[in-house]
Amino acid sequence: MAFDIEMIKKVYAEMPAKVDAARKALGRPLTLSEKILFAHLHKDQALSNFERGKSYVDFAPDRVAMQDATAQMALLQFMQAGRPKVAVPSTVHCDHLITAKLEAKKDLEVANAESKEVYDFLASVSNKYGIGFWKPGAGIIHQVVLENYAFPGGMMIGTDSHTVNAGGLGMIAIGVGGADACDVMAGLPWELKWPKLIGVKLTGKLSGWTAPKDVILKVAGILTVKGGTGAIVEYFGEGASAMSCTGKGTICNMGAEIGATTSTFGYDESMSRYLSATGRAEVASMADGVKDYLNADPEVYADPEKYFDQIIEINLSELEPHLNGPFTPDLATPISKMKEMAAANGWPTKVEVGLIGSCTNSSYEDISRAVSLARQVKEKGLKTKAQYTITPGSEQVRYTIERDGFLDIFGEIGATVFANACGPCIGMWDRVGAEKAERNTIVHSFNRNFAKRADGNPNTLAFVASPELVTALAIAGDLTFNPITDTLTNEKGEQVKLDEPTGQELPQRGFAVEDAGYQAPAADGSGVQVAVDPTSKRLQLLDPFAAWEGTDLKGLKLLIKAKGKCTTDHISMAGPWLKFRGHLDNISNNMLIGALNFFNEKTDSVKNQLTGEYGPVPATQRAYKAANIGSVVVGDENYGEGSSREHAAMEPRHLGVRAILVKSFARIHETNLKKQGMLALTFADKNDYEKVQEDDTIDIEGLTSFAPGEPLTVVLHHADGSSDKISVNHTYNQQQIEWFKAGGALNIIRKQVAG
Ligand code: MIC
Ligand code: SF4
Repeated sequence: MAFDIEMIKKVYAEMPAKVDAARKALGRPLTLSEKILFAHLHKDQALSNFERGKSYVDFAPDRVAMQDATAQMALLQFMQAGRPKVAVPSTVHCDHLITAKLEAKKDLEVANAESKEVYDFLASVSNKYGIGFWKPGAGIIHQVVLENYAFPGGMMIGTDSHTVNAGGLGMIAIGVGGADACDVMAGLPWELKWPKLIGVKLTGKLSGWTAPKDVILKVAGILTVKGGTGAIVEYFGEGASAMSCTGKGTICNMGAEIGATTSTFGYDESMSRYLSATGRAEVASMADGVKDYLNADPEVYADPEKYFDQIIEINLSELEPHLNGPFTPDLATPISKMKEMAAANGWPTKVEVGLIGSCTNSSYEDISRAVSLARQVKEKGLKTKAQYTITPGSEQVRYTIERDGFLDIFGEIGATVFANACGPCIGMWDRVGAEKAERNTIVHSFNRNFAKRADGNPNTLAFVASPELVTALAIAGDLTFNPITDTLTNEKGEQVKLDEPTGQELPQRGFAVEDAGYQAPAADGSGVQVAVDPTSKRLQLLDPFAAWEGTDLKGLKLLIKAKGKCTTDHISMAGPWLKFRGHLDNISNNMLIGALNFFNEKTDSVKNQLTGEYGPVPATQRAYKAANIGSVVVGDENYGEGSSREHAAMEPRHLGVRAILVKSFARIHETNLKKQGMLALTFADKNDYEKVQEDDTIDIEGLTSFAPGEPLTVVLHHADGSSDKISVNHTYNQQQIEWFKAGGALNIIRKQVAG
């Protein structure tokens, strides 16, 4: 049975008139992305020919999803909004806090004990406010959403950057910070800059060793980690319709890695099959009724250059399997070039561990294709050289693959099955020996491979590949093994070749599950009490941030000038720190500890300008805070790349940083900063980054006339008495300026409720 069927019915009932009106207003055919966006304009938002990359537009998303590591902050904020119930269907998924150590059952028991306080909090808040709750072990948010909630033509937001996964079912699904989720759950409009559009035309057909993952690995190589910023990527073409729905999900999922706002595909047979297989034939037949609205107009596909800002064409028949990494998901190497690349870069070629699964790649199809290789180990007399682990995306997938005998076959190659959770993808992998920090290579089918991301070891080189390639490389134990051309020596000393992977798109006998792990909220939650222990180390109620003092900011200290890649993992590390996601003061002790200090090339070592001593970033900032001195963080390109975690914005806010000044921002992080009342500024001239010196005292001028489109001025007072006056840009609109003035968006909602 499908959830929230009435809501879906309403979306489909209203879609044709809304899209027709938009087509008429624009006087031209529409892309799929535009149709879904126009069908979700907020009721108070006037229809207009919005300017891509410029116009701020108010939307009314159909639903909200949150995972446990971000839901805590989202819900702590929602509790302050003073509403009795969520305004749109919303869910919480417990997936990020489970450490992968031994195997699923035992690891889950440990997590349930360790994080009981947090799970109880999330369960009771969900119960109170009408939010669906998915217990630990139920699965990873994006897989559970795809299986239960995503629907073609819908629009959702989620407090996780990989919310975009639901594009595989033809949604516009966007990752946001908790404050954005809080707005939508409180019934307020959700604002987004009207996106640019990138069209990806897929010709030919996938076959043999190439998988949907290779499409996005290739796209990441072309567009790089910032090439999709501010854009929706729309896939189309014969290659798109020939691909499974879950394969489309994989492609959309990793669209987060190119910074794209989201990615999506037109409604087709594969989606209809997937909806039916997951108990939602009713949704499929409703979607059939509005099929034309769930695809771009034919003129768009016939002449895409006219309608998209950029077009990429990929011939799937010629696409090679890829391996992306290490340390960045856009360093794309086709498997045939890996021997050269590894030698040229000195990457260790021995593969220590192959890990499959995660929210990105744990469909029935993925697992069945991986198992077709695992099966050959015995058949061909081979021995698996590397360790091998599986993290299923949901209990439904896990139960079904167990029933179909796949887990037994993986067992024969010595595989460990971890809990249906993020585990090794988010630093929650208690890997034996990781503390020795040895340089080593792993391959996985996840999406991110930033330093320390999997096992906390900065010297682990992680390469991202399809589950089938990960499996082949784990069997071979060699990063440079090309299964298309190379042979392996079996236990008898014979040369054998792996057969191409084969699999099934969907289980022949259907999906099955005993306990999916869902808990429905109380019909009337008004009597439910939510208790937060004031002495808790893991949860802390939020105090409102102070409003802007009404003057320019003078005498700020430079906290750190970060050099190079500074992702949200560098700003607010996950792994061991995830346990403090509900406690702002405690988690602030990880602020920027992964960022590289430009001046000494060290992490977590910055100069305290009050004492002249070097110390950890959080402690230095706390010293400024104690002395009532604000500070500035300076950064490089695509600052805040990666996740949606708003902690990366709230921590500096809490500790008294006033502005983040960078060459460029990643979208979600920039919004998160604005929402929390911070100044998110960019160098008008990127070369001015060079002017910032270690002992700078900084003024920010122009705030009393802070206005959209008007640059501000930053004065850098250097230690030698000289100074530089530089112009800095911002993208604040009037509403966002109000957030800054109020000290954060939530202060405005709170006032509205009180008033
Ligand atoms: C991630 O993949 O980095 C995460 C962990 O899922 C994050 C969310 C978080 O930090 O809690 C994301 O992608 O948004
Ligand atoms: Fe979890 Fe990894 Fe997916 Fe993020 S990318 S939701 S950590 S599995």
